[in-house]
Amino acid sequence: EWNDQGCTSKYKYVCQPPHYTLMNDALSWGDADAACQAAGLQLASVQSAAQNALLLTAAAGNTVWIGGTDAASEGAWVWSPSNTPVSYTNWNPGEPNSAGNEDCLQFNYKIPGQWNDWGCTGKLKYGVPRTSMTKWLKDD
Ligand code: MMA
Ligand code: CA
Repeated sequence: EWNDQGCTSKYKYVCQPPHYTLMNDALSWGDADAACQAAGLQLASVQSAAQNALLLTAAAGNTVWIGGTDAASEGAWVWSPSNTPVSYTNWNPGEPNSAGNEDCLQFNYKIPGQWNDWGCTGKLKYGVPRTSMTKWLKDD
């Protein structure tokens, strides 16, 4: 239950996600995006270097899909499913190059924590923001 408390009292505190969780099945970006949403989650988004560092830890050495895509408009990267613009970036040098046709955001490419645009049909594990759902907390 709740209480109204004087704001200068010192307590431990809880920050909201993103605190990322690795999903251990390898899927295409579209299937990963759909799997997240079916579970009431979303593919990970990254808003800062601090969050990128958290995701690096969660990815545990895997190359993973996260929620960025420019499939709707080449070069205009947005986060799924919110369609908010990607502002913080950590592209590997020379990326995104859309080699062939690459519209999806691959994390941990060449250098730990760096990003690449990759073909969306490639199958990768994927990251989501950790929530309070106990099903995602069993690795604690
Ligand atoms: C190269 C480079 C990347 C591209 C991949 C596709 C190995 O890296 O061009 O930008 O995404 O090829 O596999
Ligand atoms: Ca690329």
